[in-house]
Amino acid sequence: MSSILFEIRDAIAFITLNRPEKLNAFNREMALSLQQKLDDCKSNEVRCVFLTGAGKAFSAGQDLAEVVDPDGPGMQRILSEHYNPIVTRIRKLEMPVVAAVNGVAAGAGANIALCSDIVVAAESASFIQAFSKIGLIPDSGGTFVLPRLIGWQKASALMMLGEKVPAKEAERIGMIYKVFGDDVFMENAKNIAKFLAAMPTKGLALTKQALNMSFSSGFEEQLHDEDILQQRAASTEDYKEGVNAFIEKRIPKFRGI
Ligand code: LHQ
Repeated sequence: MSSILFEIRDAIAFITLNRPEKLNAFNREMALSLQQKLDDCKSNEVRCVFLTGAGKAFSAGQDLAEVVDPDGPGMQRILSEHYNPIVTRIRKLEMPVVAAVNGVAAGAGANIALCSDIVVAAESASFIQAFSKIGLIPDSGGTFVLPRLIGWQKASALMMLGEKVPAKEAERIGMIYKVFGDDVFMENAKNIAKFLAAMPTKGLALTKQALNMSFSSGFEEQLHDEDILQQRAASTEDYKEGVNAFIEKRIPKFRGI
């Protein structure tokens, strides 16, 4: 059985972390396969990525059995070859990535979800910065993303205490976008992806790029970059379609070009 399930349907790439008996903990094979699948999304066919976990967990982070395995990849390679390329791909993909957190998301599993563009969770899901409990620092972009989402103090406490944050609390503090009841979670999460896949994909990709840039820009530099990116958005077919549809009082048909 493949550790990553991948299916393209209705312009959405459904990626499922699939080691349910290990709570979808990442080993090298799964990490490399996820990178490959994220690369496979770079086709005109795909306009949104939907990332979730099989079974009861989203992901328990690094497979700790692999880190003590003498034949394993070794500590030096895990970030540079596994997690950093995954989160970099998610941030650079020119389309929205929806993380549908179906259960516990711990360690790198949590931070891979949190670097996605829209994070939704089932009510029974939770987020744990589990790293401190085994003497590590938060990785996979966590030290960058989490303080920007919830503020430095709260991030610092969660990273040091390693507390489990229930989905509702994660929503309340702005760590994630929305929580849905377990029974309606998957349907609602998929509806968000469906909605996004019918939107002006290039405009969304440029929005994502502007947000990425905002992390390292000053205000004036950001205004300058917005200007450049807006020119690009305005040169898309979908922009023309959006304006024409508004004026003609009809529903726009965006093609992602
Ligand atoms: C696991 C794991 C797991 C293997 C559950 N590995 N088997 C970067 C740099 C280099 C090295 C290290 O890592 C990193 C990045 C990281 O991600 S560090 C953080 C690694 N993750 C953790 O420390 C989380 C460890 N897991 C847990 O704390 C709990 O399992 C959570 C809170 C996720 C879930 O708790 P429960 O729902 O109570 O489930 P459980 O603990 O009973 O686990 C179920 C099974 O899954 C169990 O196996 P078993 O054979 O006994 O049924 C666990 O051993 C296995 N499992 N996480 N990360």
